[in-house]
Amino acid sequence: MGMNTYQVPPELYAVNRAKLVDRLKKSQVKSAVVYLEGGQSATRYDSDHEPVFRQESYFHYCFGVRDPDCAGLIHVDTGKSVLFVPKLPKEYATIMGRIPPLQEIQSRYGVDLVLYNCDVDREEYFANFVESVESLPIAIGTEGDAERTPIPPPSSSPPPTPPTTPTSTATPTETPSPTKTKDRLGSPNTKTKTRTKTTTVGGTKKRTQTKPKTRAKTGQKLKSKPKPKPTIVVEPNEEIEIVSVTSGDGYSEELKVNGTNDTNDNSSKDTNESNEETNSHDANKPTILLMKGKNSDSNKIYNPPTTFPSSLVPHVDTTTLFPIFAECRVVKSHHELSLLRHVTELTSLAHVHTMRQTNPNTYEYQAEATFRYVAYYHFGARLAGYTSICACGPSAAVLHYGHAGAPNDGLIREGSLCLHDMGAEYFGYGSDVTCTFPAGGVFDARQREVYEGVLNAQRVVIGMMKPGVAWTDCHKAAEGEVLKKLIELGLVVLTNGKSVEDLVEMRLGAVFMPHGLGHLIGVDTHDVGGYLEGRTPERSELPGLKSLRTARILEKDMTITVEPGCYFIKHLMDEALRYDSPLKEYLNEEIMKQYHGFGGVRLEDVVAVTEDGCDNYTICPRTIEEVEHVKAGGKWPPVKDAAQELKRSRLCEASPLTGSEEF
Ligand SMILES: [Mn+2]
Repeated sequence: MGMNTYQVPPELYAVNRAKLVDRLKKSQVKSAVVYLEGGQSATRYDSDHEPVFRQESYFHYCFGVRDPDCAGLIHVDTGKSVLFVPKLPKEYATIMGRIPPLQEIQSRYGVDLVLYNCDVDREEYFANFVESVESLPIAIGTEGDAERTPIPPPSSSPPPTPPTTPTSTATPTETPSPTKTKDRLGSPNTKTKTRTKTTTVGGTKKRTQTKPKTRAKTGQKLKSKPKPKPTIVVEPNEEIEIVSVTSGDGYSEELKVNGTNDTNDNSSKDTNESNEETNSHDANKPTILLMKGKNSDSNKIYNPPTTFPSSLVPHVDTTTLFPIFAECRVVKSHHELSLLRHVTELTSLAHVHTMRQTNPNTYEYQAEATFRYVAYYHFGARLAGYTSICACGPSAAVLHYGHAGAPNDGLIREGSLCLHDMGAEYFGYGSDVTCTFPAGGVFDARQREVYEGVLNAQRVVIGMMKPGVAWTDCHKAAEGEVLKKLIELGLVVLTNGKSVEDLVEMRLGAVFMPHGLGHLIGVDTHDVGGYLEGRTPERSELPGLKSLRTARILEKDMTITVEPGCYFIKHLMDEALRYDSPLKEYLNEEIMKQYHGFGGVRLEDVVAVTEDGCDNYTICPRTIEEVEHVKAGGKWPPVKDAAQELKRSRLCEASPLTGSEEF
């Protein structure tokens, strides 16, 4: 992009695709294609305001495509990839700028072929895949004229049979398609006109599409133009429902077309009958792998395309891809590590600048604005990985402060602590860093103690992280350090012969640190793969531990945040002090009361697991001396690392990020 920005090589995505293909092959997946749809363009409610588009994360991981309404395909056997993009009419150049030719898109993203969505009849395209992998129309894409259809039907494959019935009273009438419809790849496409015919079949209307003039794509020209072939288009009021069925390999699923107008809808019945006739499952034919699965952070389901042609049901598999793909994203490639380091370093420097600018009698949102400004103005990071948390005083005990209802609008007061949890996103990869510091620049005695307890947790965890270590054990170690400090301060009492470890097992630490120690990070801030059924340790049901976004065993090249905290959250403290609470006798109610309104402390670093330890990508001031030094206007990054146990390996290195600018 511009100054201080980082060139992301297209190989990053090629390597990601190759890794996915490799993992699929290792899972004995053969003769299959991965089909993914990218994020769709959206507007603000019913208006025409288009928020800045951010690509869907799995699609981004494979293709790195900036624009919405694309789809992609990866052939498992060959590793070749195809990108399907919307075809924008020439007039769009006026509002969207120059429309790049296919060749340019192909070279930008390093895929093997680029095709226009609207030129590809997906049903036919995939049917051809299924018929003959060898004759797949995968080749280097070239720019063509508007009339060109890039996919010639292989001469060996028979044209699909139009699903007509003897009662058909086919009376084709040409009508332009609705302006806003789904194109033939199932992506919303408001920018391409297609011609459709409406045919009355068995009393209900069916739309069939007529293929435009066809020319050979892969080198040789077709000798004669193929006849137009009608294919099924799912009506907008039809729903395709995916119903799990157990088949021989336990993976196949079934797509059903359900007419929503009428339970006796003939069109859907016809479609299903047609499928039975023409598409019985054949284990020797390639499989189309679609994503379907639950995100363990949001509990939301990633659903496969709802408009997928029902005739291809026997070849669709929606159970294999998701867990393998999610697993793929857990351990990072060297390209990804490099990018994550970059975005974390720029995030750190934006934090440092913000920390300096955040003083008593300013507003919390000014800190958010400063961070966003530095990350974007100096480093080209247009988006943030998540909503900024810029809390001051008691608000720091609200874990996700900064949301629309509490929009960082508090006045920063002298003597209070500020908790800044903010992360930039760069080329789809995010960072997530938290700093806590005194607004006035100097910690008071109580703040110093609590801060030191959290920093000790940070030190201990970073000291123990290496491949083979359980993340749950890291979480417990962090709790132990925080509890030790709370014992020193008198809030927690060791009695009945209990040890700190005993209190940890009783889950006392969750009263003061109710969130998990940290989470995987990558394309998503809470990156996928934390819990994968049957593949990773299960989520605990115990307080604190149940909030862990993963309970995995650390592996080399995982990137994970380390974010211990200590908060004084009134309702959690009150609950622990209830007469029937087993934790009550280990707490000093009088001293706890003195911490009402204190807020909290959180320190969060982005850390990569290495072969024999870890590498902390975050280069923020962490020790009390460092924080006070920065607040007093001292130089940062420092010349000498005063806290090597934090493993900030590049803290003192001259970096292009810090070389020319003073933050
Ligand atoms: Mn985090």
